[in-house]
Amino acid sequence: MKRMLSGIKPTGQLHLGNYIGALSKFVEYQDEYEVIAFIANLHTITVYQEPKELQKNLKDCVALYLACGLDPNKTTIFLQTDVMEHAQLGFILCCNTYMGELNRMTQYKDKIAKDEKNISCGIFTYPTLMSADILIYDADFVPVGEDQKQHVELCRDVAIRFNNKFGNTFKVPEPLIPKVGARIMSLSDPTKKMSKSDETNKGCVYLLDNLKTARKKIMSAVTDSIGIVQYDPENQPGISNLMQIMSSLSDKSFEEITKEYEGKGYGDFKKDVANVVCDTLEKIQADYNEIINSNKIQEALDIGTKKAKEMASKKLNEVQIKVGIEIK
Ligand code: ATP
Ligand code: LTN
Repeated sequence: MKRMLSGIKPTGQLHLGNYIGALSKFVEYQDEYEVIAFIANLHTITVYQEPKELQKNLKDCVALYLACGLDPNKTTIFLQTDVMEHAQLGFILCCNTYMGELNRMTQYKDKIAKDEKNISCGIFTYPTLMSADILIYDADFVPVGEDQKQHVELCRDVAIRFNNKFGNTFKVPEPLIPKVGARIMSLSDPTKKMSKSDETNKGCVYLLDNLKTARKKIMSAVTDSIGIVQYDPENQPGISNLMQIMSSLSDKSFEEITKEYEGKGYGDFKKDVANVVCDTLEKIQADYNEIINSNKIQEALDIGTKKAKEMASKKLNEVQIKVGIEIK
């Protein structure tokens, strides 16, 4: 069985973009692949997080993994910090990655371009930790949204270099970008991706938003004056984004959606998108409410951590011997 691995940062509340671009895909894959879905809590602190809030988000994140349909008996779920081998391999890989490569990472470059102050060293080196997260499990595929493709490509380069230098050690993984839903855009500014760090809060539907709020956000989504429901991200980014959301959650193709709303206004379309979104949230929230105060969270983490540790410690041991930092 091929192995698939991905991580989500518990930076804030998970949103519809995370669900469509990542979580729902993990759920789909868990029967066909061996899925490893971890919580990237070390990556989270590359930007300061209020500790109490982070702890709440961590727990919510595991609960939402389960509420979205991940089955801990099929999918390996754990916190990155519970498997310390990630950080150790991260440092070893950092020593095998060039400054020039990290300088080219878009996420880092964006921060420099925005002239953000006090950018941490963690932000700069985090693609090497991400490489360790992936390579330590010999993952075949890494399902991520479009924004993470560059980091998976770096991971491939690092793996190939390491294999050439020290002998075949790591499997070279492939990114897996969904055809639809890889980049869900903000509802209030459809030229930007839907993000946890949305300042206005209007562009992002959180999985735990109450249904009235979620409906309102969809109904107020920015559209255009063209008046036709069709997929044209360049000229109709708002409508195209709503079509992506509808298509991902209902399995209708863009052609089917366009046909269905021919001659109808955007209001009807938005109402139906809101219905589909609210149906999805309602189901997730019902499961979340049942899970959040139960021992299902700890049980899932116990099973996942044990499995992950076993795999990770074996690989780290092999790497350390190859690099020469361990006595054989
Ligand atoms: P954010 O910008 O919301 O803080 P992120 O991409 O920085 O999110 P994560 O929460 O770790 O960080 O992302 C988890 C997964 O969700 C990744 O695979 C990412 O590519 C995907 N993802 C995040 N935002 C979107 C989006 N708007 N559309 C599709 N996929 C997304
Ligand atoms: N960097 C990713 C989260 C992440 C990840 C990973 C994704 C950390 N480690 C390993 C896939 C595989 C992000 O910011 N979304």
